[in-house]
Amino acid sequence: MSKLQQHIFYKLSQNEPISEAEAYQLYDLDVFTLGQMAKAIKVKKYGNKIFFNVNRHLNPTNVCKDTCKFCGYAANRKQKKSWTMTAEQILAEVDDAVSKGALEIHIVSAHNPNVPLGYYFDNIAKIKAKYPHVHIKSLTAAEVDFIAKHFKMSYKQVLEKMQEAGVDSMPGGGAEIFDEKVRKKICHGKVSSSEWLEIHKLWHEMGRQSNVTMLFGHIESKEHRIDHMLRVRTLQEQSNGFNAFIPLVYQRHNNYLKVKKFPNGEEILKTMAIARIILHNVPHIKAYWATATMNLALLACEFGADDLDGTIQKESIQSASGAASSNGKSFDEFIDLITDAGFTPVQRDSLYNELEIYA
Ligand code: V47
Repeated sequence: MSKLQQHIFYKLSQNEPISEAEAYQLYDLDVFTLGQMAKAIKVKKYGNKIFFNVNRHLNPTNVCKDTCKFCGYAANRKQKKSWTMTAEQILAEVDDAVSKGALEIHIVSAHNPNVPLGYYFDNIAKIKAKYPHVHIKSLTAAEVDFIAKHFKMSYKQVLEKMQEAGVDSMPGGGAEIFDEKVRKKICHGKVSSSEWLEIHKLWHEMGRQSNVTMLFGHIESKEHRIDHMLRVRTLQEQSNGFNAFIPLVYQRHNNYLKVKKFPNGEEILKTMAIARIILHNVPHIKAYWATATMNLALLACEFGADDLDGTIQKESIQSASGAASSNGKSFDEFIDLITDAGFTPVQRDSLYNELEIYA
């Protein structure tokens, strides 16, 4: 065992954070060593449990003023593929989701300059009034930034409006890769990394929780991923409001990013394991099956991940770029897949309270 491995093993056994210098060396270790370390952390926290929820992803509009190069979902309003759902259509989707057992509605739109401010909040308030028991996870920090700038509001004012409308937690979208040079190439003009982190910090200071994503496998380097995770760890030390870290595997279709080399399964598993090792202070690592594929997401549970997101029911963002997630997975299939992979499925709520253990 190398000195680095010994040192990291020791620190992990003492629940100590590894140093930044150590973090930057992790990709040099082989996938099995990383997996062994990450799995030990996961097992210590959650044993054989793998978490999921019953949720619906709802995407009310794809009209977007921004042109992120990795995105196959966004459209301008003149394009045939653009849509903006009415309040009635949104509520009908939620009725359908709830009738199929959804306990969480994960709402992400786009940065649509053609709808009034109320569009972003009134629909949420209507859903909450009709289904108070359903958790609303909505408005990425990128959307908060867009709304604040477009309607000349402060971040705090937007976040307070979210709270009033009935948003329960914030999703982790829009983080992409925090390095500004990469950001300039892939999503120029969108929320900056410091703004993204500031918005989540303010939300956490309001006593609320959120998630954080990392879009990887495009033009970023391994160092950019480590830098991204370290920035998450630093904010979490201050605000302690992140529930889950979600490494999103880049989907390549219908977009404008020219990528020469995609990560193979080994590199995806290494990234999941490294996230578990670096982010000692973030409770959950989510292997989001929509972008990792279900098989690899289940394998990632042997490499430190403990959560698969949920049944999804419907999804339009990643599926626009090739992910097989537009119709989700059935509840029974979910239980079977987790069980057949040798784990104990645990249905959770959106804040990771356990609802049912399928032992
Ligand atoms: O921020 C866009 C990503 C995100 C592509 O908080 C792409 O629990 C892969 O953030 N390939 C939105 N990803 C979705 C999101 C999310 C998903 C699941 C759970 C949670 C959570 C959050 O989708 C965007 C962007 O990074 N995205 N295009 C693409 N081609």
